[in-house]
Amino acid sequence: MYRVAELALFLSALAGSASAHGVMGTILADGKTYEGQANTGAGPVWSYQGPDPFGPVQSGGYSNNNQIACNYDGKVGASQVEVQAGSEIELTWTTGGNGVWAHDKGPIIDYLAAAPSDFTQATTDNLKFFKIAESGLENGDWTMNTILHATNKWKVTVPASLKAGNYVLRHEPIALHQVGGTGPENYPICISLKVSGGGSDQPEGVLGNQLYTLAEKGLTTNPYGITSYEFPGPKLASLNGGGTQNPQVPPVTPPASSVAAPAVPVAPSPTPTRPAVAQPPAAVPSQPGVYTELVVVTVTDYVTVTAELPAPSAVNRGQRRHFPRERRHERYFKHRS
Ligand SMILES: [Cu+2]
Repeated sequence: MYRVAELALFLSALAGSASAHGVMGTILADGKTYEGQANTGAGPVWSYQGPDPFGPVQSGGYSNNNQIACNYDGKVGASQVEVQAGSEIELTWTTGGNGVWAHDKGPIIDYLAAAPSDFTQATTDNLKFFKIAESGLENGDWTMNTILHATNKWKVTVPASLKAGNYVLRHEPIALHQVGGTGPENYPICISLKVSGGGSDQPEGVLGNQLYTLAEKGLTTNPYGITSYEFPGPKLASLNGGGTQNPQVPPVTPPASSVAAPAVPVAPSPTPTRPAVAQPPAAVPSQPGVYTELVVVTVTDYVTVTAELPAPSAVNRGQRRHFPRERRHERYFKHRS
């Protein structure tokens, strides 16, 4: 049993982890750095406000433009990133708490949508997104792990043949560690761009609410121990000089654990998984530690959950720290659905 004091302590610990996912910190384009302004909309990054301001959009939001297009209630920001067609844009996430992007398994996808000439008229109901880049498994590991999780950075190239004009870049890590539980977690961020130069390409694209369905393999595939991956969403747009299957490769070799045994799952899910999707039982080879978490269901109704997690190691330490955070997702999701 837990006393009220302990419950309060745990609640405050949860509150402290709210910034673990992070916000778009800075955007570097053509030598100029733009501030993300904490997603308030004061800069080029669109504002959004979810039930958890840093949490994911989950599959229940796929049919809702006001959620999946540019995150919850996404609204155009006050300024734009100025960039030449063909230039690379470097995105840096700012994360609280642990200091690193929380998740490490799943694709990262980048889209563009043509925007009205008057940016104040841009809304999630008139943006049609076409895919310009997607990255998943590279050399046996997820680039979400080897690049985003490792460096908090992501790079995407504006297609060289893109017609000059106003665009919205939709950058989206999709975490798959919970596909056997609460489902995929989409973290879309929209950023306004003024693109100069370029050519004549301007693909049509689709509204945000037509990007994904849960029927897609790429959103339900268990990310552990697989060697190939089918991306969700529309196909890469056909562009002359843009649209790359693999926009980047890891800057460092994958961790020894995944190099040594590529056929064996690298790490188990840090959270208890549902039986619906089989988690490889052999993923925890040695002395799993037993960790007990108090999970708050409502303020007057709380339970303990005991989960077997792997023994501490450099690889899974971050995941274990993140454990209470994942329970929060589940809690929100249950209450919303
Ligand atoms: Cu998370």
